[in-house]
Amino acid sequence: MEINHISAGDPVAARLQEICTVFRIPGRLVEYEQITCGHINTTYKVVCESGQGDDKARIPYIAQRVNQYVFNEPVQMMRNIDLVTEHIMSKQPQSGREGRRYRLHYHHTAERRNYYVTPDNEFWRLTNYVDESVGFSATRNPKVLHMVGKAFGQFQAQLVDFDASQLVETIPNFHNTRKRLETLFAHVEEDPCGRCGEVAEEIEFLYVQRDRCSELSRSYELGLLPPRVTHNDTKANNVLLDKDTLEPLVVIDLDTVMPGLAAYDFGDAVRFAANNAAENEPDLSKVSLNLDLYRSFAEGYIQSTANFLTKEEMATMASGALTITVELASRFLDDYITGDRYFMIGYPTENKVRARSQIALAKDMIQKFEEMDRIVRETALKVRG
Ligand code: GN1
Ligand code: MG
Repeated sequence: MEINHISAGDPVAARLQEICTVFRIPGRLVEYEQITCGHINTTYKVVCESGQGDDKARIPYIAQRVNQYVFNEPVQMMRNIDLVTEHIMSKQPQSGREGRRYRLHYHHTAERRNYYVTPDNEFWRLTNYVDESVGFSATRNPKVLHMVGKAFGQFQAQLVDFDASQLVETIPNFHNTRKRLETLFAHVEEDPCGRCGEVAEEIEFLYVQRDRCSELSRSYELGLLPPRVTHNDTKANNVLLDKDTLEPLVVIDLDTVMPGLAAYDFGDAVRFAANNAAENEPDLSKVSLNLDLYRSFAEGYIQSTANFLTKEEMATMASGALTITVELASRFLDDYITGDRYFMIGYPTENKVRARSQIALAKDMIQKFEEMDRIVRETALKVRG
């Protein structure tokens, strides 16, 4: 990532300095770099320098501009995050500098708000940067997968007694796969950008999968599976691990913490981290589910959740993986055919490429489905003894 040293007349630097000042960060901005792994918000690591001589300190932070097209209730979202982080902290009190490694601390403005709206209506927030940490977008290291599973499992365990009715559903039906597919097919009828012809095969595949992949949403609506407080965006790079021991430090990106199904958190994590290729890999021959990595994740996750997840929930994990992969394919495809307004793209057809890549992964999961299910059941039996 390119590090920018501050120069006069750089509008990004001026905006970031304004953000640091409003959040009462001591010193002045000396450096920033954009972090580009998210598809929604715009994120920067900023470094501020304060003090003189031996007292001179350079402290990093994360500043983020929230995408208000996606999150149209950002104040409610910040309130959700506050409630969830407080609940987690009440279970693992840690103070001082060391404590900051284990939590996201949102800085406050003079008005005691954990967000700032600029005069031109941008929505910003600022947190500590977790030192000596590492996050993985791609890895074949089974230990990393195990630790990521452990982290997301612990996250759910910490929230098992959190009163979900306090949370506002900031994106209604976020993981309602049935509705996502219905929306896609409605847009296919309209074909607003004339792009559907290019993706006829993909639309057909998703159409064939619609019943199978609507089952979890239906069971949830009927109350057949328990609602949990879920993270809803369990990509491996949303966990920070200790850079030496690889033990989990903190789960980040709490924007979509809402009530949901455990199987979606499990499924989204393996969709991303146990894929032999990147989420947007154009060469489909490289895309497949790596069952060894899947097993490592499942072991870490189930060890932290076995004492509260029900047998019925365990039986839905493999289905969660296939369902969320089909769901994300439908979301990428929907964005492509409606003109790329939701996900940030690096080139014009990226959403189409992402959708195809996720469909290739879903096809491979269908082949490996029995094995995926068996691994979860066996691991649960082993852990429960
Ligand atoms: C978006 O931008 P990021 O990485 O936090 C999306 C997720 C998708 C993910 C796919 C709010 O997450 O649902 O799974 O892209 N977040 C939102 O990479 O839509
Ligand atoms: Mg996210």
